[in-house]
Amino acid sequence: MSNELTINPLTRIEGHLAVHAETEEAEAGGKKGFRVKEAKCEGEMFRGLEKIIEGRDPLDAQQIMQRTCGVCPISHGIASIRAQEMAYQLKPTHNGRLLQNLILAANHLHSHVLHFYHLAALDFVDIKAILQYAGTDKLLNKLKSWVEQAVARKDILPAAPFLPRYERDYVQDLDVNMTLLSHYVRALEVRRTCDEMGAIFGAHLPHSTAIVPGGCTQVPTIERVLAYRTRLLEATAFIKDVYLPDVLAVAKTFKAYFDIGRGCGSFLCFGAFPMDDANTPENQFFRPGTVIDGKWAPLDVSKVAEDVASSWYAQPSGLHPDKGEANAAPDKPGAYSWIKAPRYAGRPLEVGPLARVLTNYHDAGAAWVKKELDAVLTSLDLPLEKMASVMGRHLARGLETVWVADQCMKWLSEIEIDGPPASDFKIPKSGSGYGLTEAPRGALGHWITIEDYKVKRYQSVVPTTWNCSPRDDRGQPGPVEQALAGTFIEDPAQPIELGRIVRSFDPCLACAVH
Ligand code: NFE
Ligand code: MG
Repeated sequence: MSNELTINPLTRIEGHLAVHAETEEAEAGGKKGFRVKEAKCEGEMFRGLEKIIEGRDPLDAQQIMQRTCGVCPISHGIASIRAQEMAYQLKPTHNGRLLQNLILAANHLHSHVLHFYHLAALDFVDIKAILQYAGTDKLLNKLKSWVEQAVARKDILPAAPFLPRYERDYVQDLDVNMTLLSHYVRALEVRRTCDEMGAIFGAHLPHSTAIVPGGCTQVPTIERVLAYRTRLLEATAFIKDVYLPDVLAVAKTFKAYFDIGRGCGSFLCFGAFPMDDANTPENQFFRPGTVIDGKWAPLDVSKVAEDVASSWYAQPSGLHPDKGEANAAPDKPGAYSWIKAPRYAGRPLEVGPLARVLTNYHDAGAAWVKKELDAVLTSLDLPLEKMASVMGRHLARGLETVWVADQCMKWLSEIEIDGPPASDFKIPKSGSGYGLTEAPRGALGHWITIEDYKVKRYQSVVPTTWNCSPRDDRGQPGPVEQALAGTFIEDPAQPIELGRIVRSFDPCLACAVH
């Protein structure tokens, strides 16, 4: 017997994602349940930011494109100014490079702390046990009745912050649950601290007004450097003493999730955080590269194209982004998503923290990543293959948060106090360029064409567009669709497995459909 299972909306991610799974009866470990035969990710909204940029002053692009998202705005700003820097034949100053790195890094720290505590943790923390223990049955009942009333009124969906939830397996130890909940609250403060770090040099957060092609408009005075440093120390302490240990504790408790949600098993990283003033693409903190079928290769950006066979767009399929379009076609037959299907040499590739860690792990030029990850894998008694999993994604995210926080301290120490934060530039009458970086959720690229001092064409290819992509022209499912397929679900009325898989990718649908 075959069954359709739909989760819509899939909550505790950013934006509007529907997950459709076709399941069949199955048995695993002596338990009867259902197995996902195939899954579909549906991005439910069209935004059209690329269209909005057309005809505008190129300098508007980095401001408007930051509005793609409130979670990863800086990455869109950086991708946009990288594209402009290429078009203007411009390199950031020494300080400009460091300040751009420090603002982007603050955004990564903020986003990863947010994801673990405020989006993913409630898949594991037993919030109901805490509410009951705390003697707040009243609070629990109040939440319940609020939800019931809302449903009865049909005016809002049952989306109270903590309940209802899938009634399945959560952390059993009450102390661990209490501790994780208290960290949930502390994490709100840490997010503010990280956003303050971004604002010290970015002038304004979430959407920075200070990052510009060639650097940053904020002069790195000693006061600003110290203000960033104080907050970085606070954030780093939380990341090392609280966040990573919590990830490891959850990983040990839910070890089975190292076997669930593998995905397509091949990975892409565009590279981020330039390490030298020449802006050598290979010499970045996260180096660019791919791992396809277990084999590392350098990045070749000409291999990126976006298929639209299953997407509600009218333009030809398989366009490279420098020729890309986003012409909405909501009635297109056979399509089921507003997300395009970016492919690399025709292959779906996973992007994000796990992809950064694994591409760098296999890159001889980043031997330190192999050393770091091997040490953690040994301590958990895990083989490398298990990293491609729900828990592997959480672990990779936690690890790289520590690495980025430590690196920020080094960049701070390299700043030339009061030195020039940006280079001068002139916008050419015509030109083109692309900017690649890593957003918290993965590989991000912006492509710009300028004609008569105006933006002629603008395209962005975005992390969640890769991960939540629908089937491509060859019928290959996207990475999240592949991660869902084959999953055993114990109870189709409480399909927590699917939520845990999708959330391990940290999807942002606002970004995906841009
Ligand atoms: Ni809206 Fe984003 C990140 C980008 S994800 S969060 O990180 O780019 O597609
Ligand atoms: Mg796009």
